[in-house]
Amino acid sequence: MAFFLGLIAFGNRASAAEPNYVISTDATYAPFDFQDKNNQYIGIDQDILKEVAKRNHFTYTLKPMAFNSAAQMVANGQADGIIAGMAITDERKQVYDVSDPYYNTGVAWITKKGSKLTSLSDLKGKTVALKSGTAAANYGLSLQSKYGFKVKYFNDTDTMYNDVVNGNSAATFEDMPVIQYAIKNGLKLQVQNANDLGNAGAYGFFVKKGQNPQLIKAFNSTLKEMKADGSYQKIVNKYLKSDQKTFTGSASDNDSTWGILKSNKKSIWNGLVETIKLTIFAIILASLWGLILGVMGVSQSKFLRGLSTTIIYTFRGLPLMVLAFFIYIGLPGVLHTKVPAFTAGLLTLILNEGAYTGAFVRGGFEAVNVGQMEAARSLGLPYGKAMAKVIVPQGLKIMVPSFVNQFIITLKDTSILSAIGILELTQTGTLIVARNSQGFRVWAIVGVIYLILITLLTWLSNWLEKRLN
Ligand code: ASN
Repeated sequence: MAFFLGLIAFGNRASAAEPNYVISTDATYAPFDFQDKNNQYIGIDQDILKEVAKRNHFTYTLKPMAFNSAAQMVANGQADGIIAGMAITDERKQVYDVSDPYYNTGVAWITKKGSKLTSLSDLKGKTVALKSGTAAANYGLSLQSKYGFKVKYFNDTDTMYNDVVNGNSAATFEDMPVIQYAIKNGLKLQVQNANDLGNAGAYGFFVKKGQNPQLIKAFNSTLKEMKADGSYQKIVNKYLKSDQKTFTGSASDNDSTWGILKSNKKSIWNGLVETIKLTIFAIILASLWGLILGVMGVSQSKFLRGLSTTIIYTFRGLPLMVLAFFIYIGLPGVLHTKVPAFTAGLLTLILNEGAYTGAFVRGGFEAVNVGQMEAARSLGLPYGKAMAKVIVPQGLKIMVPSFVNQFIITLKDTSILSAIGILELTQTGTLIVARNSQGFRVWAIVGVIYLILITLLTWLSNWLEKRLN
């Protein structure tokens, strides 16, 4: 527990005199929230937020991720606020406090361009793509039984659009300003109800109910000022009056492997460093934890053996992603403290990989012949000494291949932590694909980087293994 709190404190270091807030956002929701060619977050939301922070003298750490998780972050106190093209609805008002509205919206239903489906009744028996946790999805669901379509969920808007473009889903529901912008920028989709949008409403900035009222106040007063002094309109025009390409880069930056590598070198590098950092910390700490669990597992105390078995059983049984969500999104609501994503991710890896390590360490010690222990004890060595001098060295030798195997698994498992928004390699790939829709090239690049890392790790482990022998 102390170790856990220490980790939190370590990740929560902050020093500036101005207050710093954590603000979550949708990783990809143009023209409101998206990455430019320098991997900076821009868009109508982001420009307004920047201005609110500047005029009210605070700084913020932006957490871009899938919308559903971004909203959960605020609901559970992991983030102080969210700006994400988020519609103001009665349901949300139960959980959040919300600013004045800053942009009008309504839900469109959308098909492929030139589609023969023109009325909602044409969707009977067909599949409709929805984005988890959104107001548009709720609207779609409210029509489902009446029109008899099936639904399929996505985490981000771009993937959802592509599912319709590729013909896997017949239609989708999304907010009008967002789909309009995508179509204007060349997406081959078509809005079917432009003059009759569902759930007309507006976007707002949200905080958890009863928390951070100063942020809502700051947002509202700055929004009012910005509308009066013209800076609000300027931001809107900046995005709506020019092509998305002006921000996200020319085709040549995106349509060759080399171009993608070159134009994203900084973010790929940062993602790589994050993956390596996570892997190294996790390997060291999970190995130590696993050794402790393994030693406990063969100890003379029944209690310690039982404890070790229970811990290994629990954390080997939990899927890594469930554990990550539990620590990152579940625990903070109960502990009333923020857990930084990196800390949550590292802790997840330590607990999960440590349990596997504990199991093979225990097995390794057990494999060293019982006779060896008896022989050592009959020579007069106390239990501890016999363990340290006779059993452990022989056991460790047996375990080396299992350790190497576990190191490689740990490296690969770091990719699952992209789900809690850690900007490691996989999440970096997701964000680049969201911007340039070059899934094949980007995932090939990311895949090759992982293979190189794994090769290096294997070499290193083999070298270590030889030295140990
Ligand atoms: N427009 C969505 C909603 O209000 C949010 C989003 O997809 N970024 O639920």
